[in-house]
Amino acid sequence: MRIYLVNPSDVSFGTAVITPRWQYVLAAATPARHGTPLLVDETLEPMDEDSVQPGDVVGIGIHTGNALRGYRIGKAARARGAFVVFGGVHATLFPDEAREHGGAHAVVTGDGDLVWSAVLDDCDNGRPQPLYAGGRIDGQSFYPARWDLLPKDRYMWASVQTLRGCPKHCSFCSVWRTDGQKPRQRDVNLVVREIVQLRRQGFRFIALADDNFYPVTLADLAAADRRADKRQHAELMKIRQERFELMARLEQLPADMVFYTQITMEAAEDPAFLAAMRRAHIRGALVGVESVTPEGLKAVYKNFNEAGEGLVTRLQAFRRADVHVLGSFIFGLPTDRPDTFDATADLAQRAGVSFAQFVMLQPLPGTIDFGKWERDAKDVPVVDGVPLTRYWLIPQHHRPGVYSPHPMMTADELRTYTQGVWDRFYALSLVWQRSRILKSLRARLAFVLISKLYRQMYAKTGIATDSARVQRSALRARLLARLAHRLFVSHPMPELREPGRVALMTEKPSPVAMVP
Ligand code: B12
Ligand code: SF4
Repeated sequence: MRIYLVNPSDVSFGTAVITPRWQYVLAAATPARHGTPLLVDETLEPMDEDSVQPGDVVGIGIHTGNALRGYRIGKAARARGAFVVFGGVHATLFPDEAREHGGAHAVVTGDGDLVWSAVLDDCDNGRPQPLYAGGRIDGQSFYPARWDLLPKDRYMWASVQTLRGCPKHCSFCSVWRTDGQKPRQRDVNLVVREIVQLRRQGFRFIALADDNFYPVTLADLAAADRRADKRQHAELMKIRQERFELMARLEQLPADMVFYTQITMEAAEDPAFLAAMRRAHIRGALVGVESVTPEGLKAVYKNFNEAGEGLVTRLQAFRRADVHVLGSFIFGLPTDRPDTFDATADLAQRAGVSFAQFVMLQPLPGTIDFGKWERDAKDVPVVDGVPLTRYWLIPQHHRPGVYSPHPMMTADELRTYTQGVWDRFYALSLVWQRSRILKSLRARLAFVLISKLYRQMYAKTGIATDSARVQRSALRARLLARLAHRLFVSHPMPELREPGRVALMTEKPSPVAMVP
């Protein structure tokens, strides 16, 4: 019985930006008696389905965007006599769909770490169960990834998760519903051990694949401190302290390490946290800006963000702390107007964000937006026999990309304006201007190359609707990726030792006292 772990993708680039962490985690959760799984990442190369033999186990991890490709692989693997198992966020939300469309024998919902070995044992005995509820395991139970299985020179960034869950409740996001609102932090020692292993192997670029790296804000602490019962305050302080402990350990790693994470912009008001991030080599963060207008923020339940000039100030605080921001903006909110596009592009440039992504509003299953959209949809259009409320089952090149009629703009206008903002933000002159933050010519050229690659991979393959265009863009991205990849390769450091524990300043209940 061979075990495949497949990360489906319609487009393969030969080189990929970030490792699909779930494959390396499930590989670690695979007991030695079942052998070492074969990891197939289709963002690198398409899967050779003919290699699957009767009795093999084919585990497929899906999110909404790649579910349809995953289902095709599942059906093909089942037809060849394999046991097919689905997992991942989309399978967690729609376990029956994976059985109906993907040929699943079994579906794992939630975290796979602890149930995976039971799934394999059952397949080995020829009796997989239809459903395994993985649940939300606590942070201490997460498996460290098996980085010894990493193929050489294929990924630019490795990914290490330090916590799961997010206390916010943004209307377009499913994380707080699937992963929960309680942050589940991993043991700092295990996180550091993984990172050291990666650096020993020659990886110095690591994405901290957390939902929200800043789960406790100063405002949360102040609110908890106002309560008579101090238990919540103590709990939040503990989480915060663990964040500082992690950062203090990362600080001791070699100076050439570069970490990148995802964070809410409230961190801008926490200079101690930002300074600790910078010292910990966290050089970049994706910040969900979403909208530049107060109405837009209200529409997505993200009032904790700032709009207008307040937004510029907050984003510049990251820049001053030397943490590069990848600003994430959403277009297509009902409050957007034709002039919102230019205003957003201007603001992104003025706020000093280094990179930006402009995504079109998409109702993702499991979100408040999706629930509302599905509930309110009348006369739902049907494309290729699929109702629009199950859009992920429509072949990629027929998917509309815009899901609700906009009060002011047509779908084509939204797409064209969005593409226009990508083009403007990534125009060579502006990219070169932004690269001024870097000192050497080599670093500036690398910045230009990465900017162009990012746009090619995400804008051109994401917004284009006809498949020929997507394929052409993918080919260009493939060439750029090959060039860019060299920038990420570094010399292995087999002798690197794990940094030891660091004594932080003893805390007092006040958050200000946490400044290490
Ligand atoms: C890091 C990350 C990224 C990174 C790296 C992705 C990568 N290559 O790994 C980047 C920045 C590139 C990224 C991009 C995007 N992402 Co993202 N990303 C994440 C994040 C924060 C963590 C993923 C991760 O590494 N987790 C760690 C691993 C160990 O956990 P896991 O994947 O959940 O796997 C566990 C279980 O699900 C299960 N499992 C998973 N697969 C399988 C398979 C089997 C067989 C079994 C048994 C179990 C199993 O077991 C695993 C171990 O417990 C998640 C949030 C989240 N909480 O999942 C969002 C998330 C997955 N991303 C999301 C989205 C929307 C995107 C984008 C579309 C955003 C955009 N608009 O561009 C793109 C899509 C890129 C693409 N084409 O794939 C959504 C997906 C929602 C959905 N319903 O599909 C999520 C859930 C966040 C959200 N906002 O809701 N992302
Ligand atoms: S968008 Fe970010 S801040 Fe909002 S719930 Fe999702 S992970 Fe949390």
